Amino acid sequence: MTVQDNDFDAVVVGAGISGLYAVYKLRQRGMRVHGFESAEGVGGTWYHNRYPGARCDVESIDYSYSFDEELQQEWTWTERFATQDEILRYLEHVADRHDLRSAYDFLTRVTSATYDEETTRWSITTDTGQNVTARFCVLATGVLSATNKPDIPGRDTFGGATYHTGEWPHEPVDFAGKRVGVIGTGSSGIQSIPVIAEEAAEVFVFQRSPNYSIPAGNRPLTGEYIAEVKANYAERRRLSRMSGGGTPNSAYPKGALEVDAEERRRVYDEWWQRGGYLFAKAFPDQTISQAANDTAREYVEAKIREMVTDPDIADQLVPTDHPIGTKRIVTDNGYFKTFNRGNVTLVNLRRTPITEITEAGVLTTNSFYGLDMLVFATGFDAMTGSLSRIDIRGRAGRNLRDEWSAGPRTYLGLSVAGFPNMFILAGAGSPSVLANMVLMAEQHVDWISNCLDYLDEHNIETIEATDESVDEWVAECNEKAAGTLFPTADSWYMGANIPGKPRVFMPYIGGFGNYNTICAEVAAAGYKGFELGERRVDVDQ
Ligand code: N01
Repeated sequence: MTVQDNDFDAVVVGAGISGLYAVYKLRQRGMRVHGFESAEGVGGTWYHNRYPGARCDVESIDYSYSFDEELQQEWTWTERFATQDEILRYLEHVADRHDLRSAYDFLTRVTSATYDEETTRWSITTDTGQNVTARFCVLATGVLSATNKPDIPGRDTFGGATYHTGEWPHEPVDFAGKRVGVIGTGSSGIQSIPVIAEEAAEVFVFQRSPNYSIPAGNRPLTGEYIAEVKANYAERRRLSRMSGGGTPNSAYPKGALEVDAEERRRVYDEWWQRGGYLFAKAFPDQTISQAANDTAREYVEAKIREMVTDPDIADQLVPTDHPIGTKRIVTDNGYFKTFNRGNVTLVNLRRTPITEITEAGVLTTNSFYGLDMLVFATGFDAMTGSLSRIDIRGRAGRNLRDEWSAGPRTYLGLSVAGFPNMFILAGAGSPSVLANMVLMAEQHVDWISNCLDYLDEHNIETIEATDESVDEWVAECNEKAAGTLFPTADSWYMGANIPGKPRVFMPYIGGFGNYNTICAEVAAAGYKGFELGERRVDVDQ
């Protein structure tokens, strides 16, 4: 058979952190790889989320690839928590260094992926009219990529400039002298509000649910510190791969209820100083035991009240609807103190819901807020949204949307029964967002690469999860989540932010290190839980 120009060994959908590494690794195996990316450039999440104040909440020295030792030694992060701009420059640098852009068609959105049982190949079509085939389909479509713009009456009638934090324009947005409304107080809202408030004439924060947020404790990184990290990078990465969350951080060795009040206070003080979302893991029992969680909640509540001068505003900013840490704790720079500014108004949507967006602003049950600009910081159809926007069909026309109508069903997050030679990267059923996404992506891609070596060595054409292994893995994921407080929160982890979405805790919460061990064991046992289809022998006519 002659190799046709539009037939590849693998198609990779997405040019974010996981897609870029997939292209690199599969090419290293000598495969013909083609990539599609809907944006104009590489970067995924970091390409789109360029709203003011956007930063990562994982430390830059950990939130970076480990596969290229020279890169790891050469690249120097400037701050403890990198800005979106610095991360995007890093990913562009990686793409250039390994010539990864040449694999991609940019500004090209994949619309369908269909498996052909006769040819055992995937057929992939795009919104630009392309149609390619490939033996493997690798979906690196992102976890927080499909934006959620709530269906508020009159939403599209607003006459001023409208933005979504997850689709931020490339040109700078000038807030000077403007009345700006921000809907949403998740990570994106909480990061952007203090920056917008410094520039705008007035900011109206439309808050439905208050959120826990911990000051980042961001700082420039010194040469001495960086040299120390670089000298010990291999060990740092080894510890990260064994850890619960993909970074070398660990919890205090005792539970919150095993220590006295003084020791507990000392630990919380220390973790507060460390900054950011890791506060959720100060004590190992914090997101397991409600009583332990209450001690963390009380500590943070007191901190919020210290930072906000008006006690009534402070009352409204203190979360009461979920245990701390069961929604991702936000890592902020000056959020709560922003409410002490004269130009910032908190609009409590629990007391006075939005009834309508009009041409001139936002109407609640109590007041009208005239606005020049409206920012939707309303999050994403997380984990499954970017996949459900593609028409994906496996064996016998099995449709992924239907298969997942009651929630995502995977084996190890990587594979779906009925969808041979299709791999999903860092999505539902894997530790995903609960781990450092860069090491998570590397783990998935390395596992797939080893798997493909195995298939070649054993003359195997196809690999897919069995229905039984999917059932067991889904049960395992549910059981792990049920042992925690996470399912009690109306979070995007649970799909609760999207009307009508099934309420299922989507990531695997058993820990990154444990997950790595499970994946290694599955491989060592000859890909236990997968059905392996032997290569057909072509008979010459
Ligand atoms: O989205 P969110 P996000 N009317 O879903 C509100 C990662 N991330 O983009 O809670 C009024 O968390 C909604 O209210 P409620 C990080 O993992 C990381 O902020 O549903 N309000 C909520 O306040 C994060 O968790 C970084 O009541 C409405 C907000 O919109 C994830 O991305 C930075 C509404 C959405 O919050 C998502 O964060 C940014 C409505 N109809 C993001 N609908 C860092 O690394 C929704 N809301 C630091």
